[in-house]
Amino acid sequence: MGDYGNLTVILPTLNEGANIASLLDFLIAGYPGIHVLVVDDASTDSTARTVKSKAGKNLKLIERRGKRGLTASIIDGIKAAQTPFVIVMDSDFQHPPEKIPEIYKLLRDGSDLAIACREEVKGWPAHRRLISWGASFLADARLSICGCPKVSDILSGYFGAKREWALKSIASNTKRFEPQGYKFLFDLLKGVKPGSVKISEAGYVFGGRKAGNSKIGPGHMLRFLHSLFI
Ligand SMILES: Nc1nc2c(ncn2[C@@H]2O[C@H](COP(=O)(O)OP(=O)(O)OP(=O)(O)O)[C@@H](O)[C@H]2O)c(=O)[nH]1
Ligand SMILES: [Mg+2]
Repeated sequence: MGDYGNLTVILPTLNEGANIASLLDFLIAGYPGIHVLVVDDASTDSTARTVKSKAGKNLKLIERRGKRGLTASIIDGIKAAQTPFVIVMDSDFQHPPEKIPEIYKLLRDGSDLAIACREEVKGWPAHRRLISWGASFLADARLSICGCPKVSDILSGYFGAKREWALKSIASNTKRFEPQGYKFLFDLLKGVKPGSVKISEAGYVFGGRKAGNSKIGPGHMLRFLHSLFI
């Protein structure tokens, strides 16, 4: 698959100065024609500066001001993208960019939503595995109670979508989103009926972050618990 001109990779960032340059170089060199949209939440490190120094026709930066939020940043990115397909991924290399061709192919072959599902998680301590297992269990239960689609990794932050489908699904369910939360995919699927969407999956190994610090904290867990009820 030689040309990535119909694809925008959306990269939400919060102080990813230690990762963003190498990720952008990888994407631009590896995937000809690809569009990259960095959605930065007023990082206080070099993130925005680095993106600006590389910005051009295919690399854009959205600088958000005011209230931070990963889910809100993803929504802003999907709205601002101008290609038929989008892929959302973290900016710390936990989501291997080598998977992009496979996800993109699933979208081009007709999927509305193509989810990269964690088959193995490397480097997490026992308590983080336990929290993740519990959160997945609750999210799966919530989707099953409301008759929504079931997927293998509902807490994945690595997925692609047909942009028009994603925009429609967001617009018809704005109240189900927790803007400061971390689980966009879960919020999205809470408003989707199984027969109305074609979902496909691709497995991957979730590694440790390459550099920099994790941004997730207890507040995000509380927001996730709240999101189970909206
Ligand atoms: N725009 C924006 N990006 C965010 C925000 N919080 C986190 N991010 C980015 O979202 C991605 C996921 O955040 P991480 O801190 O890596 O969360 P995580 O992967 O669950 O945690 P670790 O496994 O510890 O890395 C990274 O690219 C962050 O820079 C936010 O509030 N706004
Ligand atoms: Mg991470």
